[in-house]
Amino acid sequence: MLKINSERLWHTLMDLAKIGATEKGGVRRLTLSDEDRRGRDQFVAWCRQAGLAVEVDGIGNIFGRRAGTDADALPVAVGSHLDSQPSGGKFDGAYGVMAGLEIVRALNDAGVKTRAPLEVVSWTNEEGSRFVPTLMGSGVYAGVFSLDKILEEKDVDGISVREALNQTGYAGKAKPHKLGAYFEAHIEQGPVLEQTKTTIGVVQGALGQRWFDVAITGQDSHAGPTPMETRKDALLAASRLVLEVNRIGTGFPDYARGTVGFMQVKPNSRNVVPGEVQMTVDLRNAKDGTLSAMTSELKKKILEIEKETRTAIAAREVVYFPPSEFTPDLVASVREGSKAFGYTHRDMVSGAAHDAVYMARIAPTAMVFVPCEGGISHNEIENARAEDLAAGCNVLLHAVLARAGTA
Ligand code: HGY
Ligand code: MN
Ligand code: MN
Repeated sequence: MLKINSERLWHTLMDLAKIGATEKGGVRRLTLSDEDRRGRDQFVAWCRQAGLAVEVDGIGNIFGRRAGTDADALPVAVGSHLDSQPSGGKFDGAYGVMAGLEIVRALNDAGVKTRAPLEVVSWTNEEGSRFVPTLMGSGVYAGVFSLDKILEEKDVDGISVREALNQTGYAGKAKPHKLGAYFEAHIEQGPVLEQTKTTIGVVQGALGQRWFDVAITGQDSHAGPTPMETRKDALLAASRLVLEVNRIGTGFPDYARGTVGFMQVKPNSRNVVPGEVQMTVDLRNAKDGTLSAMTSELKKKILEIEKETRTAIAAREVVYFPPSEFTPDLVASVREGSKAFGYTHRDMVSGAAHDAVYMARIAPTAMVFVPCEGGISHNEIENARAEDLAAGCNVLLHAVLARAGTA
């Protein structure tokens, strides 16, 4: 059976990881930052070296196209994202894009022509860390977000997506084009595969998510003379909300998750009772009804905390998507590929969102997971084994060929 070149995949990933490399061995390629631009430039150069025709669309999504024998057939795409968390890892997103590139390189080496064209894709702003919403580029491509509206979104420094995109030179002109199928390889970013000594995760779908930007307004006051019972302490309110989000994440069924990952305190001075806090809430669940129940609980607790702390709490929903399911016959081809190569495999649900979530709304879609060390991700120490990354890429190759057909 045709296989990919494991060494080349590993070295390509390590070369890419040099762009935006951090001290502790991770990467920092925030969306549309200069590091992201350099990562994009490197990917485009590798695409061209592999003979791909490169197109960029209006939100900066990059498409590297390999012609098939049937020019009218809809392309089969393989992709993920090159942007990272502020202190992210070498493999989150990068693995899926480089796996697509490696599949093209392996087909070039073997002189194999596919019937349908292939496309290797890098989506803009999957992470949603610098700009919300998350899954921004794939969301615009899938028609979930309007490009004009998204271009006006701003980061915490007030820089818009439009400005940042223009600064990187990746505000493309390519018109949207249909894809016949979409595959994505990704590290699991959780502990299941490693703990069960399984090589391949056959991903059934992903948790639904609701993200909120929360603004808490109290009153700056002096830490000494201000009596405890009259304070309007925004940080006290925020602290109670953090505890409630954790209680909601642990108290609900169906893979419930509750996280506060971002907080800004003003004026952030040791002897001033804080009058203002900006924070985020990230709720997830495998069932949409349970996700709604978690959200109602959150809103109820916000009202209670406002009263108890004499503050005003405004929660604005910035991301919502229901739990998603991937396409059964493509998921089956991932399972078959695992069997064909003799890899251990198991069905699973993704706790993280991926661009495949929005792609599944407009094209047959499937994902392949591989283990990561200790299940750790969104962390500079993120690590994966070359043989597992190669196994996932071999399964992807098999599933892509099954879908695209060979000439
Ligand atoms: O947060 C997520 O689910 C993804 O890693 N952006
Ligand atoms: Mn990712
Ligand atoms: Mn991520």
